[in-house]
Amino acid sequence: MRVLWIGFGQAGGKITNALLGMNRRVYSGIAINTEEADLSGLGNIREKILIGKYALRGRGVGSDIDLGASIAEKSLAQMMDSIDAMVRKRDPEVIWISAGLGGGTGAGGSFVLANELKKVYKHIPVYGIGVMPSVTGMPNDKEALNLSNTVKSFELWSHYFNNILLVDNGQYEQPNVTRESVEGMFQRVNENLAQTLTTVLSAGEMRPPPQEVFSSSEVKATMGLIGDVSTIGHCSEEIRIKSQFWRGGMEPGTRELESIIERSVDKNNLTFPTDVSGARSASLIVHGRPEHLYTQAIALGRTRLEELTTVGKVRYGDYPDRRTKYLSAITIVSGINDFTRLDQMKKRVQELNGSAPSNSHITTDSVVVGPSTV
Ligand SMILES: Nc1nc2c(ncn2[C@@H]2O[C@H](COP(=O)(O)OP(=O)(O)OP(=O)(O)O)[C@@H](O)[C@H]2O)c(=O)[nH]1
Ligand SMILES: [Mg+2]
Repeated sequence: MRVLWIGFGQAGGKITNALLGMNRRVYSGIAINTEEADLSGLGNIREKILIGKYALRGRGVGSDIDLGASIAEKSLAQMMDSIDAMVRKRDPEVIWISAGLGGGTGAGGSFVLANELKKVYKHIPVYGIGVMPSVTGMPNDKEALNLSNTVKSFELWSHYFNNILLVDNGQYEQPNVTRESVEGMFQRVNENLAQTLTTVLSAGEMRPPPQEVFSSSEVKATMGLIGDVSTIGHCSEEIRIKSQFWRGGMEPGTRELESIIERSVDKNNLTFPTDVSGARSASLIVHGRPEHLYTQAIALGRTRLEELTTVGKVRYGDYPDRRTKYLSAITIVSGINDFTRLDQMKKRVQELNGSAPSNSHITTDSVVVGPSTV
């Protein structure tokens, strides 16, 4: 699928950089930031836009969402010039903006840009990837700022995107690993996400073609246009390879595949933890060696996903790959309606600010900024 990825702010830029590292043939990418230094490290992205250069001297907005939004508003012409040239050259089927919801530049700028893109390119859906922060080990004031930004920007985003894919860094924490740096963890999240998304977005383009082709139109149908929120589940197991019997791994049969498909929507396997029941749509991609893509197991796995998500018909595509050492299932669940994780964040912010819910200044009800008011 031809995607124009726009990375807004630091997290967004690095995620876009990881994505472009996966598939340069069909992906194109642009990085936007208020911080000059953060643009320089993105080796896979040629098109980089520094906004707010005069106001901020290339030093960022320091987690201020409103400032991020106002800088973006003033920089629309500058951003749209580059984007327009890219759209003409690459003819993307969707535009996908990624950013950290807990910061200022990407959180505040993305929805302003999304609003403009939707006005200008009426036939191209605009999706978001919103990264939620992991706050383990953060000092209280920083935690409060990250979480309140997340709650506030998610609320703002929800009015402007055709779909928002949520990615919670907290889902990637490894409690037993103590030596991983924050930077190392970010990198792991970014690579993981880029790999998963690329599997989904390129499944339909495999040659020779799969038995069931998961095309661009299926991706778009799953994501929809009405501002749904989505999460992606991923479950993968290493298989035993006969020529490398000493490596272990499992001998995948139909039961194993069915279980992998079912476990792909376990809460801890989702990019954003949610109760998937009551979702609006879902799609399953099974990636594995052709001889392991058992039709019967896939049919049963799909039925199980339909029960779990309560989606009438789960879309499906396969990704045969003779060289893979894994058997994996990836499930996009869209139109989710369990936002307990966000409610927990709101409560935590109130706790940290020591204020009652009614007079807390960070509740989303009090948010008045929007593209027309900034
Ligand atoms: N998954 C992932 N998360 C990141 C990465 N970098 C930062 N984050 C998270 O995203 C949040 C937002 O941070 P940034 O992207 O740095 O913010 P920004 O958009 O550059 O905004 P300002 O720096 O405040 O102007 C951080 O609190 C982290 O939780 C990354 O590379 N990957
Ligand atoms: Mg930054």
